[in-house]
Amino acid sequence: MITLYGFGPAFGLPDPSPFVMKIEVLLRMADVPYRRERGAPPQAPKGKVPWIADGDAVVADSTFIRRHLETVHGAAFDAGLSGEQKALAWSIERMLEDHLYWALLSSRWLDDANFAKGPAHFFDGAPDGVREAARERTRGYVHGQGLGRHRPDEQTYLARRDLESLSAVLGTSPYLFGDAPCGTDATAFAMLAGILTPFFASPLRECAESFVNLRAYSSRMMARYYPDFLSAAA
Ligand SMILES: N[C@@H](CCC(=O)N[C@@H](CS)C(=O)NCC(=O)O)C(=O)O
Repeated sequence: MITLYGFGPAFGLPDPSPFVMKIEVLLRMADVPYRRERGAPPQAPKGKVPWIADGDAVVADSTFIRRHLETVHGAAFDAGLSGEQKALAWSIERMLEDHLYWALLSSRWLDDANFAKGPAHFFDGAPDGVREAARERTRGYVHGQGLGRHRPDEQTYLARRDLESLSAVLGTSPYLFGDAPCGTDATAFAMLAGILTPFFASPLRECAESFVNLRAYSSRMMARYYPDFLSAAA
């Protein structure tokens, strides 16, 4: 059976990492049995979560885990999509994972109140200085990626462009490409749920909340893939 390593439920979410949630949704979409285990970046093969163990295979990074599910377990996440839709799906995934994600990270780690309420607790019980060192490392990542060089309002502008695009692609459909979810729905949902969680207040969350179809979509995906999480939280 596959073991999925991630942080475990936090911040009103099945996992604080949208990449872990993406994989959990893909596992559920493909109906592949799995169990969850707590694992943190220092233990991860590539220094980031998620990773999986599947027999002798250890696979890190959500894109490669997805490929593993497709090649080894026969998952066909994009079976219903045309070539053009598949290309658009990949572009959306890259926009969300390599652009919008940084705004999510910035809103949690670099805002003082959100940091104190959320990520700071990852280090409860750790020796003095570890918490601040991790925060400074994250600040460096966001600066290195580029988003951290912009003013907060400019960061929100960039995130808004992503959310506007996602909202336009979704339109009035239940899922990104029509009546059935595809692989990229796992990414889109995970990223939106991470932004929309009421646990954090941020201009980014306010911006996402202004897209009525994205809010409804996130709730629809949560109800479809996480009924267990919703009933445990009720
Ligand atoms: N490209 C990776 C990104 C995973 C990622 O950024 N994970 C974050 C948590 S959301 C992480 O482990 N960060 C730790 C670090 O960068 O030190 C994937 O798709 O799995």
